[in-house]
Amino acid sequence: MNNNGLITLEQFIVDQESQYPDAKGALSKIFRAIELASKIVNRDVRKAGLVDILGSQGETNIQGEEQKKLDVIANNIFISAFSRSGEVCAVISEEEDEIHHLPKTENEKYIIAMDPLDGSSNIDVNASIGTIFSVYKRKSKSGTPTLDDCLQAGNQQVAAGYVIYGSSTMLIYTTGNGVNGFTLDDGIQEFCLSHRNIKTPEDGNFFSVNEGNLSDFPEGIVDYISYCKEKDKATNRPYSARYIGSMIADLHRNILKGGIFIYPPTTKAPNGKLRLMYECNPMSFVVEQAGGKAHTGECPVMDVETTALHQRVPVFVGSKNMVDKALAMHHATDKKS
Ligand code: AHM
Ligand code: MG
Repeated sequence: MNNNGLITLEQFIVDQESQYPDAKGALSKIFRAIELASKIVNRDVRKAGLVDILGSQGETNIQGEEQKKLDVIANNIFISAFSRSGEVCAVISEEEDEIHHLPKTENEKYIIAMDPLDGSSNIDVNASIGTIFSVYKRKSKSGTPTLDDCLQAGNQQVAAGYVIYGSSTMLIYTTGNGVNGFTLDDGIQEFCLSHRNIKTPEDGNFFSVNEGNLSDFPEGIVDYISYCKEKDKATNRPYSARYIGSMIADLHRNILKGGIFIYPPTTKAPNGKLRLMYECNPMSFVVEQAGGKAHTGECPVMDVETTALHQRVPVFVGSKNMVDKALAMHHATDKKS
């Protein structure tokens, strides 16, 4: 704690690591890299309207999505921070087709999966966007990490979290021992502990789903959305709809206030839209560590076998009772058909 009673992220991580005598400080170095990179991205996001970094890069990523200039800038900032950390041998990024091998790979034991700037359709309209990250230990001991080193299930994550560039900038993370949130104090440019041991309510009042796709949703999801809108005092319905098209912003609200976020399978996209390694797994780790639930409709998100870097999965994530109800209604119609 510093003299003003603030606990900085750096201090918090050092304190946590000191509880584990075998910890060698590797995670501290990785978090220092994430912290630095997110401060730089935050600076760029804050002045984006003033300099020529809004708009499209003029290229598409491997998923055929338009890359924004800030997507590419954020990707480069994070890669260079990880490369200097001395702990990371490879990065899987939404913005890169293949594994990004970092120059030195002899002793570096960690692999990062990240979406450097999620919700990029919101960049040009000044709505909340974020960075999502997931940390894995490589399986092999040394040498250039292979695809097999990278394709690990979410339940192997060592740490995960996100940074939200919203009305304030926050970094939220877990190492499997609860979830803590830090708000960037602009004056001193430090992330300071603001949300200790975050617990998500078991029930909530918000549902977040892109209803524009309703005609492509499975019957059970359509039923669940109708259920969310029905009047029923006893269960606090109707729930409020909240969907901005930025998973981090929608889930961050639901984690703190209670709610469900759904990106279901659709007739056009049977595996949904969101990517397992750098969107669904890290957000699921955070939500489950906060007491919530994350499921694909077939199994817990973090138990999905990872078979490709840019694999997609449907996702039902948020307050436990809401996710259970949505899954029950989804499965009820599965059985009918
Ligand atoms: P992105 O990584 O290209 O920004 O796409 C992911 C985003 C999520 O943040 C959000 O939940 C989803 O796409 C919104 O998709 P849609 O516009 O189909 O509702
Ligand atoms: Mg994304």
